[in-house]
Amino acid sequence: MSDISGPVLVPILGDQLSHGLSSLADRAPDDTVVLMMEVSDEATHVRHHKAKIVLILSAMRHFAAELRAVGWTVDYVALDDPANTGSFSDEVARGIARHGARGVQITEPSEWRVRAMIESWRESLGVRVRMLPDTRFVCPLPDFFAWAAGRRELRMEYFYREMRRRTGLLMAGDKPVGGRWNFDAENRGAAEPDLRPPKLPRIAPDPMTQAVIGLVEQRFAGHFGSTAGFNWPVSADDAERAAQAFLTERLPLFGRYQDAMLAGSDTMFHALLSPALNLGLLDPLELCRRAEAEWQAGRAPIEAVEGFIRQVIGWREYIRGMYWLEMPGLAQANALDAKRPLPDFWWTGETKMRCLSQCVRTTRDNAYAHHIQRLMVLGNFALLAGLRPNEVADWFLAVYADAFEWVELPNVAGMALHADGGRLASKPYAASGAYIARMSDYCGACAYKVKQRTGPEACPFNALYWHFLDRNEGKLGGNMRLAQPYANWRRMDADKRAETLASAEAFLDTLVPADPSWAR
Ligand code: FAD
Ligand code: DLZ
Ligand code: SF4
Repeated sequence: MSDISGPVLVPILGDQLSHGLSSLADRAPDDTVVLMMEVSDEATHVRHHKAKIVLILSAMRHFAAELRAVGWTVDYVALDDPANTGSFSDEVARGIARHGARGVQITEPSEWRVRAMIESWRESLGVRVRMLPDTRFVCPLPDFFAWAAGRRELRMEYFYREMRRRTGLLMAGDKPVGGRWNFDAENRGAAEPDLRPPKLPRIAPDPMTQAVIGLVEQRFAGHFGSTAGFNWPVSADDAERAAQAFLTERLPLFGRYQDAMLAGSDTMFHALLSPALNLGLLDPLELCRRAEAEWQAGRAPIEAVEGFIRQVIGWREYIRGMYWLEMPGLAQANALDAKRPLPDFWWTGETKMRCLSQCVRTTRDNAYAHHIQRLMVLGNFALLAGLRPNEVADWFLAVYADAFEWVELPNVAGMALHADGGRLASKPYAASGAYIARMSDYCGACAYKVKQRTGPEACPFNALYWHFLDRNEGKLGGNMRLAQPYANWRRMDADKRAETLASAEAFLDTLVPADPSWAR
C-alpha cells in the first residue's frame, strides 16, 4: 500500500468502453485519472486481423474523447508514443509513477490471461489494486456458478429459461409468450438463390478512424486481413445507428434465415452487432428490450425476436459463464485427441472447396463470418479433419472483429470441436456436404460434387464425416444422439467403408500445414 495521496488510476481496457463501467461508478473526476493504453502486446499475442485492431484502437480513441467531454481526466498512451512499453503491466506502472497514484481501480477483464496479469499487480505495483465485477452482463458470474453447481448437464436451454424469467423478456407472468420457450423449429429456412438481404448502412471512417487505419497498415502490415471496406461502429452513436438498422430492416427475417448461407451475401439477416456488444458500445439487455418492442408493435414475428433474444441473453451469457467455469483447462482441452495442423488455406483462402474459400474470403475482407459459416463450414471442417484445437482457437481469436477469448474459446473448443468432451454440447456438430448443400448456394458452382462420397471429385466433407465417426468410435460410439449415424456406418458393407476411409485419407494427405507465423 502506498502512502502517496495522489489520485486513483482507473485503467480502462479496449473492451470496456461503456460509460456505466463499474470502475467509474463510485469515482469523481477530481480524484481520478483514467488510463487508456494502446499496447502492441494486445495486437500481437495472436496476430489480430488488421481491421480488428483498427476497430479497437479507433473505438478507444472515440471513447477517450467522450470521457473528456464529460469531465474525466484521461491519460491516453497512443501506440506510436515513443515511451510506450507495449504492455498493460508496464504502462500501468508508468501511469502510477506519472500521476503519483495512490491506488488502481479496474473493472475485471474479460479474459483469464489478463485477469492473471492484474492479480500479479497486487505484488508488483506497490499500491492497492481494487478489481470490481463487470456489471454489463445479465447474469453475474456468481449466479452462473450457482446455477451450474451440482448439475450433471449444463445445457444452454435451461439456463436461457432462467434468463427469460430474470429479465421478464417475452414473458406473460411466469409463462413464455406464445406458450413456448423456443421457436427454433421455425428458424431453419434454407437459402433461396434470389434472396436479397438489405445492405448494411455505410459507416464511413471519420478522420480519427482514418488515422488509425494508416497507423495499423504501417505497424501491422504483415497481419491477416483487409481494412479497405472497414465498416464497424467505433462509437456508441455509430452502434446505435447500426442497431436501429438491424431492428427495422433485418430482424423480421433474422429467424427464418438464421442458418442460411449465400455466396452473394456476407451478412444475410444477421445483426453484425457482436463487436459493438463485446466492446461495450451497446447494452445487451437494452438491445433485447428493443427487439421485444418490435414484436409487441407487430413489426417482427415472434420466431425472429425470440431467436435473437435467445442468442443474446441465452447463448452469449451462457458462453461467458462456461468460459469462467472451465478456464484455464479449456484452453488445453483436446478430448478427441485431434492432431492435424491447421491447413494453409485457412489463411490464404486457396482451396477448391467453395464453401471454405467463401468463408475465408469474407473473414479476410470483413473480419466477420456469420454463425453458420463459423460453425457448420469452418468449425465442421476442423472437427471432421481433426485439426488441433489450440491452432483453430488461435485462428478464430485472431481473425474476427468480435473475438475475445471469453466468447471465442467456448464456441471453438466446446461448440465446434467437442474438445471439452461434451460439457457444452451434447453431441458434436458434425455434418456431411448434404447439410451445406441444403442450407447454402455454395455447392452448385463448386469444383467438387456434393452428392459423391468417394474419389477425387467427391465433396471432401462426405468421406471426412464417416472418417470422423470411425476414428472416434471409442469416444463417441456410446452417444445416444449419434446412434443413427453409427448404425448406418456399421450397416455399410466392408468394401464401401474401406473405400470411404481411403478417400478421406487421400484428401487429408493433400492438406499443406499453414506457416505458424500467421497466428503468432
Ligand atoms: P447474430 O447471428 O445476429 O446474433 C446476435 C447476437 O447474439 C450476436 O451479436 C452475439 O452477441 C450473440 N450470439 C449469437 N450466438 C452466440 C454464441 N454462440 N456465443 C456468444 N454470443 C452469441 N461470437 C463472438 O462474439 N465472438 C467470437 O469470437 C465468436 N467466435 C465464435 C466461434 C465459433 C466457432 C462459433 C461457432 C461461434 C462464435 N461466435 C462468436 C458466436 C457467433 O457466431 C457470433 O456471435 C455471431 O456470428 C456474431 O455475428 P452477429 O452479431 O451478426 O450475430
Ligand atoms: C484486442 C486488443 C487490441 C488489439 N489492442 C488493445 C489495446 O491496444 N489496448 C487495450 O486496452 N486493449 C486492446 N485489445 C483488447 C484487449 O486485448 C482486451 O481488452 C483484453 O484482452 C480483455 O481482457
Ligand atoms: Fe463445400 Fe462440398 Fe459443397 Fe464444395 S460440394 S461447396 S466442398 S459442401
